[in-house]
Amino acid sequence: MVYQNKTITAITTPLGSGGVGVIRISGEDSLCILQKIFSKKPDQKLLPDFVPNMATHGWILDEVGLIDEVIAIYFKAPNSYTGEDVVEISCHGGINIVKNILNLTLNHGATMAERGEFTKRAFLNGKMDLSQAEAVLDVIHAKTDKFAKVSAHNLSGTLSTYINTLRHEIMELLAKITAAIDFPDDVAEPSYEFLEEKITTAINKIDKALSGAKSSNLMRQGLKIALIGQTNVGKSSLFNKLLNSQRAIVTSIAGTTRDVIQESLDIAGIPVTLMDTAGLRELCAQSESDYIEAIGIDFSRKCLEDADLVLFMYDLKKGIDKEDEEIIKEIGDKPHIKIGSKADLIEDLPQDVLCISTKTDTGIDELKKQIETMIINQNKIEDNEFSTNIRQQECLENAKIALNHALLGTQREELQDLISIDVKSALLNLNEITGEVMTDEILTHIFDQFCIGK
Ligand SMILES: Nc1nc2c(ncn2[C@@H]2O[C@H](COP(=O)(O)OP(=O)(O)OP(=O)(O)O)[C@@H](O)[C@H]2O)c(=O)[nH]1
Ligand SMILES: [Mg+2]
Repeated sequence: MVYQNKTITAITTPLGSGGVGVIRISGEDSLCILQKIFSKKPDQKLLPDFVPNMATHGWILDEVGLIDEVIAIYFKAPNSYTGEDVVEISCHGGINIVKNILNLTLNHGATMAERGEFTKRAFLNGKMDLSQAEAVLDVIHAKTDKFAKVSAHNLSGTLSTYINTLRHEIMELLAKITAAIDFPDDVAEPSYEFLEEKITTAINKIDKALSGAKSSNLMRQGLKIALIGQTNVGKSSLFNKLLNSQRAIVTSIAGTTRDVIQESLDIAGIPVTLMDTAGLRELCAQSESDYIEAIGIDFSRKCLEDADLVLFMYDLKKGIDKEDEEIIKEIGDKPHIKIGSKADLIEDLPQDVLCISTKTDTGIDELKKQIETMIINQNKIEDNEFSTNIRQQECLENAKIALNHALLGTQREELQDLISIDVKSALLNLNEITGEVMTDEILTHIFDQFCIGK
């Protein structure tokens, strides 16, 4: 059944100058609105026949004159993104052009779409389930190539298919238990061994879906790496090297970096924020410049606290001195890599530390490898078929709790009537993942994360 509602409109492409801008209209008045503003010719009103799914070239006109040359496509319900009649107008990507066309559609009866409303309608009209709708958000916002690819799998229904198969297996089990309860004279109770086997299988399947939870959360949230060390050890030089760009100022003056400079990197599919910080040193804050640097040093300490991984640097030529010892104490048991810098300036490199030079590139590849290995090992990242979000993970965890309870009941050979209550509860939790059971509150929470036009 198609979800009946007012006709909505929005700009679906980012606002800015670009090759193309797209305005999408969805609802039963879509075609009618297009016909009011479209013409095959720029100098006289001439309406074409809009054939569904075919691109039609023409012009958008308002009562005064020409707005732009466009391509319009009419998607007839239910064969559209939202499942309703949809019109997409591709115009030249100038901010004023897209805004003018949007305003025209509003003037002709469309209502401004809310955040995620196109995708919400697609879900409500059965064009996609809830986990697929959530995947739309992930595909759009993925910060790394790997996560974009994993999310595209969910968009295609990988998670939904897996959950649906599991749901059907649990439904069958439930049907067997309830048949025996409802018709005790005709249907035999399933054996407890049978129940135990089926429930254990279901729990294992939930564990498999949950196995990618940690890495998917990391791929969404990312993690922070801080470069920490005394002044002049070469933090900014390494920062620039890892980014492959001259992002931070490098000079031989101690105390060059004041503010925290941060940039994004993709390491093993995880979006990483790399932070270059002011060198840590004791200051008596006498001059104005000292005062500014002292603030920078406070920022460095905050970065050290926030970081998931610390790259601690010291100057190989000077060796580890008292101040370095203090910094090492501050790092404590936080995950870190100890790096000796300016390896090009000394002859005998120590074996117990990673020696690098940003001048000769000594040790840089090895450092990149160590960072990647630490991230992967510490976060126990494995390649997984499934990407899940926090909401889906909560549903899976709750389903697992209910099934574990059912398993306990089975092992204790409790009344099957009681066991069925837990099995049913697990099923309800799984239903929430794909959106079989849905409250307005959950829907609002999910689609509020979208932007307008999606
Ligand atoms: N020979 C040599 N010099 C280096 C190397 N790395 C950095 N330097 C020099 O060391 C000086 C300080 O480098 P920076 O990268 O600014 O050091 P920093 O740790 O960011 O310094 P602050 O911002 O003051 O804390 C500059 O003159 C760099 O050219 C290196 O690998 N070899
Ligand atoms: Mg610096």
